[in-house]
Amino acid sequence: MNINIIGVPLFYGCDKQGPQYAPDKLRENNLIDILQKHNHKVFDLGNIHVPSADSDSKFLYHRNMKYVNSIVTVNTNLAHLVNISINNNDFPLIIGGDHSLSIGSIAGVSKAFKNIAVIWLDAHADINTHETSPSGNVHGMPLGASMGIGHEDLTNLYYKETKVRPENVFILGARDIDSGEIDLIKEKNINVYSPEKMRKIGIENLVDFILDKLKESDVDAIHLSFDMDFIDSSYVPGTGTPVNNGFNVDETKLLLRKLAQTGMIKSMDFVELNTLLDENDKTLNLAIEILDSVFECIK
Ligand code: B3U
Ligand code: MN
Ligand code: MN
Repeated sequence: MNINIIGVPLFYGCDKQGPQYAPDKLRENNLIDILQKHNHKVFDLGNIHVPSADSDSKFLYHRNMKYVNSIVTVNTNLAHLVNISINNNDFPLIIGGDHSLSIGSIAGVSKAFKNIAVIWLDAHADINTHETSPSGNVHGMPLGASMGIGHEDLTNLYYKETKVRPENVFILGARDIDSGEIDLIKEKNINVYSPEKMRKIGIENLVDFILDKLKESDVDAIHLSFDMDFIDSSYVPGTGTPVNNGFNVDETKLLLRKLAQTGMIKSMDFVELNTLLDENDKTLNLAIEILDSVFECIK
């Protein structure tokens, strides 16, 4: 597989310093060699430029979407780069940065396929809107925006259509969901699986079940979005909003590898690694270990 690495050094979506250093930290820790080891050809497309914005401008464009203007600019450029990558039959690996970058990556992927699915691995549901968000942080809104829910600055990014149908979205590992998000999940009938529910079903059975569903819906590609806080907080000090009661490392790898083995994953986000909060590179090393394991199974 030809892999295109796209770094997105963005922290405006979480309003906390740290995730902007992750793309270069992963490169310095041999990410490219590790991917090449699995017989991939790796093209490092560098980092998307993130215009600097001072904290005074946080609420300049909207009172409950911090830095929305900068986030839209970065994501529009990202969407186009991802779209070009897929149209070239390459695999874009988008390295964050915070999770707001998924608005752009999903927009770019969805424009290149007819009917995509999104599998979202996260402690959070990330379907808030400017009306429901308790924080105003846009990294809590990208999946909602991609389903056409929320402010038009986000839902109309790159092109004016819904990027992914709600029935093709699977949120796995969610265990910290806001009340507005719970209402939306009910209203739109969104597929959300807590770690508890996933363990009951069994990780491998769940992947088989999701794959059957997606085949029935004629999905032509799956975009995988991996938030570091999917993993239990005890393993990931280097992420902005760690949450307990998550999966351990082996369970996480099993799930990711099983998803990769379906052959349906055509693009991936890897987000919310915060090296400023990390302890002795524990989370950074784990990030490398996980990417190593997943890309062994991407063919
Ligand atoms: N749901 C909360 C918290 C949050 C979302 N994503 C992360 N944290 N990483 C919010 O602010 O929307
Ligand atoms: Mn997230
Ligand atoms: Mn999260």
